[in-house]
Amino acid sequence: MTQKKNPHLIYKIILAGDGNCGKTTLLRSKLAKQFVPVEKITIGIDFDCYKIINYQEEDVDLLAYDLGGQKHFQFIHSAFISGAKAAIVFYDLTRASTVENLPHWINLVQTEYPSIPIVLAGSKRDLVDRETMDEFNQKIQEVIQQLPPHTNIVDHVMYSAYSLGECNQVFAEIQNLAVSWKNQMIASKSNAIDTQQTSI
Ligand SMILES: Nc1nc2c(ncn2[C@@H]2O[C@H](COP(=O)(O)OP(=O)(O)OP(=O)(O)O)[C@@H](O)[C@H]2O)c(=O)[nH]1
Ligand SMILES: [Mg+2]
Repeated sequence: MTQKKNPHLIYKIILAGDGNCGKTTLLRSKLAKQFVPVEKITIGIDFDCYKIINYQEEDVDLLAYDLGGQKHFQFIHSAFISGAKAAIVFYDLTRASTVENLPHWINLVQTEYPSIPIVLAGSKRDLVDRETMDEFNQKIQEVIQQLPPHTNIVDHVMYSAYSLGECNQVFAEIQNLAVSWKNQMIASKSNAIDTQQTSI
């Protein structure tokens, strides 16, 4: 019988941002490795989570809690933040109002873990030109400057859900963090075993 070397490790992340920004589309497109059209809004939150990666057959799964971004669902979100180790906060490159709302979403994901690593993701790059991207980048820098000092933005990616490479790019930094976390967990477990063996 083959036995797994390490226990199954789960790295929970939150996907947050205004409604219609493309959170569910990004997840489904990444999983399917092609653009998946999403026609329905997320009702409240997807409880089942998504298993996105099984990183190189290793024992870490990235599970994403996909928060429905419509205003009337926001009252339940804080109940699902607990235990998250990273977050992707979305805005939509075709709607400036979604950038104005970023501080609200960032504040929400920081509720329990103030320095939670955050990736900022600007969706629908395929619908805008270079000039618009530059304008949004400027706006994002202004928003970042106003955030509290403990804020930990680890990456900022403008992407199109039609490009698998760009979808992967949104997750790249978080996957690195998940793998580092897994290695730390495994190291701390084997240290604990060493200590037990020494004390026998
Ligand atoms: N052109 C283009 N359309 C996109 C992209 N990402 C998402 N969309 C479209 O944007 C719309 C909204 O996408 P959703 O994934 O449902 O957005 P959401 O953020 O999950 O919305 P809520 O569930 O209401 O929070 C859908 O019609 C998608 O097909 C993209 O990168 N480019
Ligand atoms: Mg959704």
